[in-house]
Amino acid sequence: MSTAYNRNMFMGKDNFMKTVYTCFCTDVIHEGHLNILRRAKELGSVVVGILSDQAMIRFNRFPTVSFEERMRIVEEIELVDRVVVQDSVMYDSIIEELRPDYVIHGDNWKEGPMKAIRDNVEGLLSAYGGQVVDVPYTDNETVRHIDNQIREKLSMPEYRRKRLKQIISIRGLAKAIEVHNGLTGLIAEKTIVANKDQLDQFDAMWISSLCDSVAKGKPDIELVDMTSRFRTVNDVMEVTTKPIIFDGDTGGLAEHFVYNVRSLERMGVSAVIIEDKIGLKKNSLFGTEVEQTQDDIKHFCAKLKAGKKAQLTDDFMIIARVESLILEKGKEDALKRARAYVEAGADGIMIHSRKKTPDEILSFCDAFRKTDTHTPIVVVPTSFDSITEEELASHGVNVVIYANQLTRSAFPAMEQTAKDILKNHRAKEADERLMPIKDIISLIDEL
Ligand code: SPV
Ligand code: MG
Repeated sequence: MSTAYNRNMFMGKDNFMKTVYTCFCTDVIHEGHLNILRRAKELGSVVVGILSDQAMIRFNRFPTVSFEERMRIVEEIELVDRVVVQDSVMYDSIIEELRPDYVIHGDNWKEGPMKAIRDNVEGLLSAYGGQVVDVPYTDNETVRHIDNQIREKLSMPEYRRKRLKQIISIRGLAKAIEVHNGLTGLIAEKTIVANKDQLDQFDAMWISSLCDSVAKGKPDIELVDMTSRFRTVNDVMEVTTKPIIFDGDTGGLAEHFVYNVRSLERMGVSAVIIEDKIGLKKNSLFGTEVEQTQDDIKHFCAKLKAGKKAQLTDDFMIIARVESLILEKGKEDALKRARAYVEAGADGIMIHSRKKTPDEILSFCDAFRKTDTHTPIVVVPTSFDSITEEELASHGVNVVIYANQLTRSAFPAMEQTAKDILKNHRAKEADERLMPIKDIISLIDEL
């Protein structure tokens, strides 16, 4: 905990002022924050907690200014008596430490996922007679404009591109979900849930070759061309701010791959993953049931090297996907290849398996981590779906991709609705389980 300074903690000679605590997780101080601080000042001595990067990334927007800068801008506000660090979204340790008489917040935390935080605070304060103070949320044009500006900044290529590396380095583990259009992008961007004692959201988005192809009614065999795939990326980027991992299939010819690296980098994509297969690529989940050919190490390394040479920024990642387990070539082959790909310049290794249990993936990760402690490992737990992110992280995994679950959940729901309408010759029966139009529209932001 760091205490920046301490103003006016005493009211008079013997009277301690009441302590009023609020937590800020913002890059910009606007009228809404000042309203909270003014009300706080009426109640006592004002202590402001600045949410750490770690905690902010977990449930809020990615900070666009450094933690030190966020501390500084609050320290400079006259109404503030003391600035401290809050390390977690939930208030347990900060309340234990400060035992404030009041915790004050905008009343927007009475609803939605933030309600879990309010409940947490209320429970903690009630144990010793503290009180929650809700200040009416300031919703005006200036505040909305500032909010839009921060979001726009986060969506710009130079801010978005580097964010995957930042998340991996700050949090150790990033979780990505598949998106294939603006709407699925919005789901990835906005879904936040309250889980026991934390809030959670996705860190990144995966532009899957499988789901991008399926959305177009096409097979996953590199048939949907790069122009079309990039249009999907653009559609997603227009309405989101989170970092993007692009499924680059085999990467194609090295001579073509270098152009695609430049394009992806220019757009603000954070990473491309290319798999070590050659010829007619089929989806990995078919494994050895279909004919698939693994590239030879030297040839694939040359493609990785060419990509790294073409890359212009330090932010972008080229991740090599090892298909040895999919093609039943064994762990030793996978390890040999992974090490060679890292040597050739790969910024990360994706290891894939279609086994029902995670054993072979975990065994690979443990062996790889014995000789390489830092190269990020990416996994796609589609078939070994019972393993948790925490367990994967404990074996050295840094990126978990939920590669097709949104598509697989949408398809049966849409098919059922089509069947119900056909059966009943009207929409009423289907309508009862559908999302109201108003709710779906409210997902979409207006500028
Ligand atoms: C994709 O989502 O397109 C992938 C992952 O490449 S998998 O389908 O599991 O091969
Ligand atoms: Mg794919």
